[in-house]
Amino acid sequence: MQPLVGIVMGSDSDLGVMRKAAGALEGLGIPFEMSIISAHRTPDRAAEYSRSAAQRGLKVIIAGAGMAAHLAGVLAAHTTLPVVGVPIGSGALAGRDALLSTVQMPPGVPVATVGIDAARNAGLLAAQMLALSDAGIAERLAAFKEKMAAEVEAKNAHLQNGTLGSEM
Ligand code: RP5
Repeated sequence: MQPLVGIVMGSDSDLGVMRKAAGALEGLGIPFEMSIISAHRTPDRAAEYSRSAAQRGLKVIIAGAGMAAHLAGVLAAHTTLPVVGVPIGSGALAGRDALLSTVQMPPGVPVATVGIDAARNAGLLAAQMLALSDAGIAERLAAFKEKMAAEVEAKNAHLQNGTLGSEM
């Protein structure tokens, strides 16, 4: 199936985190592609990927990178598609550097930044964008939210009847 979401990461060392974005999309039946492209190590490829993304049928790009993370911003510079940024919790500053590099974009070039390592939320946010024009995805997202709420209600019921945390 034609990929609707492009998941891009700066290094293979980001894959463990970025797989969570793929998992969220898989769970909602949304086709995606995954690529390793670096804003610093393969800058021409980053520009070319982003410039051609809309023409290739992508609707949203998810970009994860660590340290001085410029990948999401560079991709956003070359496309009008929405870009969701995932700061990866790597390096000496454990992702705080990547968070600030990704979220603090100059006016005119937004990146919708999720939390450090929050690639699952990036996948869900991309799905919510797609759901604006796809009733099937919207229905599956609504079912996902209902299931999540039911799980919390079940935990609360356990707490109220004394069967949760009874080992404390
Ligand atoms: C960033 O530098 C990557 O996104 C990765 O998070 C970090 C380290 O990359 P490697 O040295 O593991 O390739 O560009």
